[in-house]
Amino acid sequence: VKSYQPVQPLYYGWFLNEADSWKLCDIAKSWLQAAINVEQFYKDLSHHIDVVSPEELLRTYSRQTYRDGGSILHCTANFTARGKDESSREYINNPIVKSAMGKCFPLHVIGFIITPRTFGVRLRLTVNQLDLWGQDDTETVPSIISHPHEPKKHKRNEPTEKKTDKENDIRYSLFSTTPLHSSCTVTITQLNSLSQADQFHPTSGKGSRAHITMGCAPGVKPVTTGFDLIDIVRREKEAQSSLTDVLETFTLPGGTLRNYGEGSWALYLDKELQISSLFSAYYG
Ligand code: ACK
Repeated sequence: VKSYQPVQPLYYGWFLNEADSWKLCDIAKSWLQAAINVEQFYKDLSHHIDVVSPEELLRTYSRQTYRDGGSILHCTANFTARGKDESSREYINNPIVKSAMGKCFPLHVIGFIITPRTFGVRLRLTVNQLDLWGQDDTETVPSIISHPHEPKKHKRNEPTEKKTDKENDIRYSLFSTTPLHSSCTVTITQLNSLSQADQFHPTSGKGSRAHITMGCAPGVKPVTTGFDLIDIVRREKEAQSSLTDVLETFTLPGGTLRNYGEGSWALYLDKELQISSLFSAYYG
Protein backbone atom coordinates (compact mmCIF):
# COMPACT_ATOMS: atom_id res chain seq x y z
CA VAL A 1 0.00 0.00 0.00
CA LYS A 2 1.44 3.35 -1.05
CA SER A 3 1.51 6.07 1.60
CA TYR A 4 0.90 9.60 0.37
CA GLN A 5 2.49 12.67 1.96
CA PRO A 6 0.42 15.87 2.03
CA VAL A 7 1.73 18.67 -0.21
CA GLN A 8 3.15 21.38 2.01
CA PRO A 9 2.88 25.10 1.23
CA LEU A 10 5.68 27.26 -0.08
CA TYR A 11 4.68 30.14 2.17
CA TYR A 12 1.88 31.58 4.32
CA GLY A 13 0.77 35.16 4.11
CA TRP A 14 -1.89 37.83 4.04
CA PHE A 15 -3.28 38.16 0.51
CA LEU A 16 -5.02 41.22 -0.94
CA ASN A 17 -7.95 40.84 -3.28
CA GLU A 18 -7.36 41.67 -6.93
CA ALA A 19 -9.04 45.08 -6.90
CA ASP A 20 -7.02 46.17 -3.85
CA SER A 21 -3.85 44.85 -5.47
CA TRP A 22 -4.40 47.12 -8.48
CA LYS A 23 -5.45 50.04 -6.29
CA LEU A 24 -2.35 49.68 -4.11
CA CYS A 25 -0.20 49.56 -7.26
CA ASP A 26 -1.75 52.90 -8.28
CA ILE A 27 -1.19 54.41 -4.85
CA ALA A 28 2.41 53.12 -4.76
CA LYS A 29 3.03 54.48 -8.25
CA SER A 30 1.86 57.96 -7.14
CA TRP A 31 4.22 57.92 -4.15
CA LEU A 32 7.14 56.70 -6.26
CA GLN A 33 6.38 59.48 -8.75
CA ALA A 34 6.29 62.03 -5.90
CA ALA A 35 9.68 60.78 -4.70
CA ILE A 36 11.13 60.88 -8.22
CA ASN A 37 10.00 64.52 -8.47
CA VAL A 38 12.49 65.29 -5.69
CA GLU A 39 15.66 66.06 -7.64
CA GLN A 40 18.09 64.70 -5.00
CA PHE A 41 16.15 61.40 -4.83
CA TYR A 42 16.30 60.87 -8.58
CA LYS A 43 19.98 61.86 -8.75
CA ASP A 44 20.90 59.50 -5.91
CA LEU A 45 18.93 56.49 -7.13
CA SER A 46 19.92 56.88 -10.78
CA HIS A 47 23.53 56.84 -9.56
CA HIS A 48 22.89 53.25 -8.38
CA ILE A 49 20.51 51.95 -11.08
CA ASP A 50 21.04 51.82 -14.82
CA VAL A 51 18.36 54.34 -15.84
CA VAL A 52 18.58 57.43 -18.01
CA SER A 53 15.35 59.24 -17.17
CA PRO A 54 12.80 59.66 -14.35
CA GLU A 55 10.27 57.83 -16.58
CA GLU A 56 12.61 54.85 -16.84
CA LEU A 57 13.14 54.81 -13.08
CA LEU A 58 9.37 54.70 -12.59
CA ARG A 59 9.22 51.64 -14.85
CA THR A 60 12.26 49.86 -13.48
CA TYR A 61 10.56 47.94 -10.65
CA SER A 62 8.56 44.98 -11.96
CA ARG A 63 7.07 41.72 -10.75
CA GLN A 64 8.67 39.58 -13.47
CA THR A 65 10.51 37.40 -10.95
CA TYR A 66 7.23 36.21 -9.41
CA ARG A 67 6.43 32.78 -10.76
CA ASP A 68 2.70 33.49 -10.89
CA GLY A 69 3.13 36.91 -12.50
CA GLY A 70 2.42 38.54 -9.17
CA SER A 71 -0.93 40.14 -9.94
CA ILE A 72 -2.14 39.44 -6.39
CA LEU A 73 -0.16 41.30 -3.74
CA HIS A 74 0.68 39.67 -0.42
CA CYS A 75 2.71 39.99 2.76
CA THR A 76 4.66 36.80 3.56
CA ALA A 77 4.02 35.64 7.16
CA ASN A 78 6.33 32.61 6.97
CA PHE A 79 8.34 31.16 4.12
CA THR A 80 7.87 27.47 4.91
CA ALA A 81 9.53 26.13 1.73
CA ARG A 82 7.25 23.03 1.82
CA GLY A 83 8.20 22.19 5.41
CA LYS A 84 11.93 22.04 4.70
CA ASP A 85 13.00 22.17 8.36
CA GLU A 86 11.70 21.53 11.85
CA SER A 87 10.66 25.17 12.47
CA SER A 88 8.65 25.27 9.21
CA ARG A 89 6.84 22.06 10.16
CA GLU A 90 6.13 23.50 13.62
CA TYR A 91 4.63 26.59 11.95
CA ILE A 92 2.49 24.51 9.57
CA ASN A 93 1.14 22.46 12.50
CA ASN A 94 0.66 25.41 14.86
CA PRO A 95 -3.05 25.48 15.93
CA ILE A 96 -3.04 29.32 15.84
CA VAL A 97 -1.93 29.19 12.19
CA LYS A 98 -4.46 26.48 11.33
CA SER A 99 -7.35 28.40 12.89
CA ALA A 100 -6.35 31.64 11.13
CA MET A 101 -6.57 30.07 7.66
CA GLY A 102 -9.17 31.83 5.52
CA LYS A 103 -9.75 34.60 8.05
CA CYS A 104 -9.73 38.33 7.29
CA PHE A 105 -7.07 40.66 8.72
CA PRO A 106 -6.61 44.41 8.22
CA LEU A 107 -3.18 45.32 6.86
CA HIS A 108 -1.77 48.69 7.94
CA VAL A 109 0.40 50.45 5.38
CA ILE A 110 2.75 52.92 7.07
CA GLY A 111 5.16 53.75 4.27
CA PHE A 112 7.40 52.58 1.46
CA ILE A 113 11.03 51.62 0.97
CA ILE A 114 12.82 52.34 -2.28
CA THR A 115 16.31 50.96 -2.94
CA PRO A 116 18.39 50.18 -6.05
CA ARG A 117 17.02 46.63 -5.77
CA THR A 118 13.45 46.81 -4.53
CA PHE A 119 10.32 48.89 -4.05
CA GLY A 120 8.24 47.75 -1.09
CA VAL A 121 5.28 48.70 1.04
CA ARG A 122 6.06 48.82 4.74
CA LEU A 123 3.46 47.39 7.14
CA ARG A 124 2.71 47.64 10.82
CA LEU A 125 1.35 44.30 12.09
CA THR A 126 -1.37 44.06 14.73
CA VAL A 127 -1.00 41.90 17.86
CA ASN A 128 -3.05 39.13 16.21
CA GLN A 129 -0.86 39.26 13.12
CA LEU A 130 2.31 39.08 15.24
CA ASP A 131 1.02 35.72 16.57
CA LEU A 132 1.20 34.47 12.97
CA TRP A 133 4.52 36.12 12.16
CA GLY A 134 7.21 33.57 11.38
CA GLN A 135 9.82 35.55 9.42
CA ASP A 136 13.26 36.28 10.88
CA ASP A 137 13.45 40.05 11.49
CA THR A 138 17.21 39.99 12.00
CA GLU A 139 18.23 37.60 9.22
CA THR A 140 21.68 38.42 7.90
CA VAL A 141 21.58 39.62 4.34
CA PRO A 142 23.26 37.07 2.05
CA SER A 143 26.44 38.56 0.58
CA ILE A 144 25.24 38.36 -3.04
CA ILE A 145 22.61 40.99 -2.34
CA SER A 146 24.40 42.92 0.40
CA HIS A 147 25.03 46.59 -0.14
CA PRO A 148 28.12 47.18 -2.22
CA HIS A 149 30.50 49.83 -0.91
CA GLU A 150 31.00 51.17 -4.39
CA PRO A 151 27.85 52.13 -6.29
CA LYS A 152 26.96 49.14 -8.45
CA LYS A 153 24.49 49.65 -11.22
CA HIS A 154 21.76 47.12 -11.73
CA LYS A 155 21.80 46.38 -15.42
CA ARG A 156 18.76 45.71 -17.45
CA ASN A 157 18.51 41.93 -17.88
CA GLU A 158 17.25 40.20 -20.97
CA PRO A 159 14.07 38.30 -20.10
CA THR A 160 14.83 34.58 -19.68
CA GLU A 161 11.78 33.46 -21.64
CA LYS A 162 9.98 35.44 -24.30
CA LYS A 163 6.69 36.88 -23.10
CA THR A 164 3.98 38.15 -25.40
CA ASP A 165 3.38 41.91 -25.38
CA LYS A 166 0.03 41.33 -23.74
CA GLU A 167 1.60 39.35 -20.88
CA ASN A 168 4.28 41.97 -20.47
CA ASP A 169 1.69 44.74 -20.34
CA ILE A 170 -0.81 43.17 -18.03
CA ARG A 171 0.78 40.57 -15.82
CA TYR A 172 4.40 41.54 -15.58
CA SER A 173 4.52 45.30 -15.51
CA LEU A 174 3.88 46.59 -12.04
CA PHE A 175 2.29 49.76 -13.24
CA SER A 176 0.18 48.68 -16.17
CA THR A 177 -2.62 51.08 -16.93
CA THR A 178 -4.89 48.21 -17.99
CA PRO A 179 -6.08 46.51 -14.80
CA LEU A 180 -7.59 43.05 -14.99
CA HIS A 181 -11.36 43.03 -14.66
CA SER A 182 -12.31 42.14 -11.14
CA SER A 183 -15.54 41.72 -9.23
CA CYS A 184 -13.75 42.44 -5.92
CA THR A 185 -14.43 45.59 -3.94
CA VAL A 186 -11.66 48.02 -3.11
CA THR A 187 -11.21 48.05 0.69
CA ILE A 188 -8.40 50.59 1.08
CA THR A 189 -9.19 53.34 3.59
CA GLN A 190 -7.14 56.11 5.17
CA LEU A 191 -6.73 55.93 8.96
CA ASN A 192 -5.48 58.28 11.65
CA SER A 193 -2.30 60.28 11.61
CA LEU A 194 0.77 58.40 12.80
CA SER A 195 2.31 59.74 15.98
CA GLN A 196 5.07 62.28 15.38
CA ALA A 197 7.43 60.62 17.89
CA ASP A 198 7.49 57.40 15.84
CA GLN A 199 7.98 59.10 12.51
CA PHE A 200 11.49 57.88 11.63
CA HIS A 201 11.41 54.53 13.42
CA PRO A 202 7.80 53.39 13.13
CA THR A 203 8.58 49.66 13.54
CA SER A 204 11.35 47.69 15.18
CA GLY A 205 11.83 44.18 16.59
CA LYS A 206 9.23 41.50 15.87
CA GLY A 207 7.34 42.10 12.65
CA SER A 208 9.58 44.95 11.43
CA ARG A 209 10.38 42.96 8.24
CA ALA A 210 6.65 42.92 7.30
CA HIS A 211 6.22 44.23 3.78
CA ILE A 212 4.56 43.83 0.43
CA THR A 213 6.99 43.63 -2.48
CA MET A 214 5.69 46.04 -5.11
CA GLY A 215 8.46 45.37 -7.56
CA CYS A 216 12.10 44.48 -8.05
CA ALA A 217 14.83 45.84 -10.29
CA PRO A 218 15.74 43.50 -13.17
CA GLY A 219 17.23 40.22 -11.97
CA VAL A 220 16.43 40.86 -8.28
CA LYS A 221 14.37 38.28 -6.37
CA PRO A 222 11.38 39.36 -4.22
CA VAL A 223 13.00 37.97 -1.04
CA THR A 224 15.37 40.95 -1.31
CA THR A 225 12.67 43.45 -0.22
CA GLY A 226 12.66 41.93 3.28
CA PHE A 227 16.45 42.17 3.46
CA ASP A 228 16.33 45.80 2.30
CA LEU A 229 13.74 46.57 4.99
CA ILE A 230 15.84 44.84 7.71
CA ASP A 231 18.74 47.02 6.59
CA ILE A 232 16.68 50.24 6.68
CA VAL A 233 15.32 49.40 10.18
CA ARG A 234 18.94 48.95 11.31
CA ARG A 235 19.94 52.29 9.74
CA GLU A 236 16.93 53.99 11.40
CA LYS A 237 18.13 52.72 14.77
CA GLU A 238 21.67 53.95 14.09
CA ALA A 239 20.36 57.37 13.03
CA GLN A 240 18.21 57.56 16.16
CA SER A 241 21.18 56.93 18.46
CA SER A 242 23.55 59.23 16.58
CA LEU A 243 23.07 62.87 17.53
CA THR A 244 25.43 64.27 14.92
CA ASP A 245 24.39 62.42 11.78
CA VAL A 246 21.71 64.47 10.02
CA LEU A 247 20.07 62.56 7.19
CA GLU A 248 18.75 64.20 4.03
CA THR A 249 14.99 64.56 4.63
CA PHE A 250 12.29 65.93 2.32
CA THR A 251 8.70 66.80 3.16
CA LEU A 252 6.14 65.73 0.57
CA PRO A 253 2.41 66.41 0.69
CA GLY A 254 1.23 63.60 3.02
CA GLY A 255 4.60 62.06 3.81
CA THR A 256 8.33 62.38 4.45
CA LEU A 257 11.18 61.00 2.37
CA ARG A 258 14.53 60.14 3.96
CA ASN A 259 17.89 59.07 2.56
CA TYR A 260 19.53 56.21 4.49
CA GLY A 261 22.59 56.03 2.21
CA GLU A 262 23.80 53.71 -0.57
CA GLY A 263 20.63 54.36 -2.55
CA SER A 264 18.25 53.23 0.24
CA TRP A 265 15.33 55.56 0.93
CA ALA A 266 12.33 55.34 3.25
CA LEU A 267 9.06 57.15 2.74
CA TYR A 268 6.93 57.68 5.86
CA LEU A 269 3.20 58.33 5.46
CA ASP A 270 1.52 60.97 7.64
CA LYS A 271 -1.62 58.82 7.68
CA GLU A 272 -1.64 55.06 7.48
CA LEU A 273 -3.78 53.10 5.02
CA GLN A 274 -5.83 50.06 5.94
CA ILE A 275 -6.47 47.23 3.49
CA SER A 276 -8.42 43.99 3.97
CA SER A 277 -6.48 40.78 3.54
CA LEU A 278 -7.05 37.05 3.77
CA PHE A 279 -4.63 34.80 5.65
CA SER A 280 -3.83 31.74 3.58
CA ALA A 281 -1.11 29.42 2.30
CA TYR A 282 0.45 29.50 -1.17
CA TYR A 283 1.24 26.13 -2.72
CA GLY A 284 2.63 27.27 -6.09
O1 ACK B 1 8.15 39.65 -1.24
P1 ACK B 1 8.22 38.42 -0.50
O2 ACK B 1 7.96 38.41 0.96
O3 ACK B 1 9.60 37.67 -0.76
O4 ACK B 1 7.28 37.37 -1.18
C1 ACK B 1 7.97 36.35 -1.83
C2 ACK B 1 7.41 35.02 -1.46
O5 ACK B 1 8.25 34.46 -0.47
C3 ACK B 1 7.35 34.07 -2.68
O6 ACK B 1 8.59 34.01 -3.27
C4 ACK B 1 9.28 35.36 -0.12
N1 ACK B 1 10.50 34.56 0.03
C5 ACK B 1 11.14 33.84 -0.92
N2 ACK B 1 12.21 33.20 -0.39
C6 ACK B 1 12.24 33.53 0.93
C7 ACK B 1 13.12 33.20 1.99
N3 ACK B 1 14.16 32.40 1.83
N4 ACK B 1 12.86 33.72 3.21
C8 ACK B 1 11.81 34.53 3.40
N5 ACK B 1 10.94 34.89 2.44
C9 ACK B 1 11.15 34.40 1.21
C10 ACK B 1 9.37 36.34 -1.25
